Amino acid sequence: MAIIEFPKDMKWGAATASYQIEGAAFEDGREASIWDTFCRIPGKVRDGDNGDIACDSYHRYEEDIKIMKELGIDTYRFSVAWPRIFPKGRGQVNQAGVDFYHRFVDALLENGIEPMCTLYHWDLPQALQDEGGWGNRSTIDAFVEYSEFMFKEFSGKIKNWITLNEPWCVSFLSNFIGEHAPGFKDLQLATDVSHHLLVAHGRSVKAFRALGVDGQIGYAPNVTWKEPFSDKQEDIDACKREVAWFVEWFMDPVFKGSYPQFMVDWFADKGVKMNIQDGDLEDISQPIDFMGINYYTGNVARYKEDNGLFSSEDLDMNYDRTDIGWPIYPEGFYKVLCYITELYGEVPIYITENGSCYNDEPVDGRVKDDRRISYLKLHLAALKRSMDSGVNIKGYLTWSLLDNFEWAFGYSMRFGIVHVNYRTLERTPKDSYYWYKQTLANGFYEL
Ligand code: GCO
Repeated sequence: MAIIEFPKDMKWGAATASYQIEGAAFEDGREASIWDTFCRIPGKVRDGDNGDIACDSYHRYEEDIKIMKELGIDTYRFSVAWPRIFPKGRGQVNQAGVDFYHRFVDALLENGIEPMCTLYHWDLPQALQDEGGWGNRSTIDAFVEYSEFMFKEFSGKIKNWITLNEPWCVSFLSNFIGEHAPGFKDLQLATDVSHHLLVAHGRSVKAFRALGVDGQIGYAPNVTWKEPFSDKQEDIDACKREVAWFVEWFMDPVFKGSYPQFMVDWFADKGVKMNIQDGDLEDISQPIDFMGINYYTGNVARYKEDNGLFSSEDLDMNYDRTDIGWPIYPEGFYKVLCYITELYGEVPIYITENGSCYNDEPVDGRVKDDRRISYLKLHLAALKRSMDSGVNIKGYLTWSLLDNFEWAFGYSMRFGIVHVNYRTLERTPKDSYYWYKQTLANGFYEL
């Protein structure tokens, strides 16, 4: 048995995202986002689910905040639905949408919970997608307009800002693999989108500094880890490419002002051209105050010619898997955090998402999700190992406070520490909620 203990000043929280929990999709002036559109294309989202109602947090946020307060978290990460603020993506502000976030943020502050606000967690206004979305550079300007508005409007209230959530998903998963909105399968487009996102991030950080907003700003890339199956150079290289697709591709430009050349060459080999304009890399590499890291899973992989984009294959090493099928790989959490620190120095890091999918249902009012508790214990131990090895961790926010709309999986996959009955919208804290509460109160747990 080991006692895993965390520093007293560590921040603890939970995370959600607007489209996944809010519902009220067309209320108070909000117009369609690309997810509203995508959900309506047959076959894209399991069971034809959509975010029209979701957890109805738009109306039930007071109840949700009570649940947070009772949990004892000091930070709550949520995202703002861009189409509530600018229904057409730019131009005319929708005051009713702005008022909603004021009520919500005020309620968090009254309950002593620090808001951590993500500006973009995937609900791009459909009006912007109609002009090419993130593939069109004009969306960069629209994002800067939206973020400047938010900085001014919520200055003094929100002190923790995240520009983008998981730019890898927004670019490659959504425009090359095609699993997420808008659902394209075009590597050139996806690469352009990845670059435009980074420029949008950098320009938004610039605006934040120019306005002199009191607070800190960063972004939240998702990462994974691939452990080479053997010491063969080809296995090592294949894993390096897979990891770099998440890490170096989205972090070198921010921290070093350049793209990783070995990846640029690899993409060039696939016919991809880098569409970079003068000043872009300078904009992207604005100093940031912290980085958010989202980690769920990793794997063992090896070289396989002509297999996928990077000539690699994942191996089934018989690791336990969560209900969504992802291998449980806490070692990868430790390794990728150490790797990031080795590459970019002791950047302050918040774990902005980490959690697991288990579809346990209430029995007599209780949800016994022991497997989620075990997942959390293993990953928090890996996190502590990384801290002891010099990784500069400031906080940990679990994904997710509530079961919610899990994108292409609809409501079939549950990541919450609080169960949501999608028929009655009743919330039931799970055993993992009580375990997390106890751990936060103690500052340690027994592994
Ligand atoms: C993410 C997503 C979350 C998912 C979670 C589980 O940022 O990928 O932000 O929205 O629900 O990762 O897949």
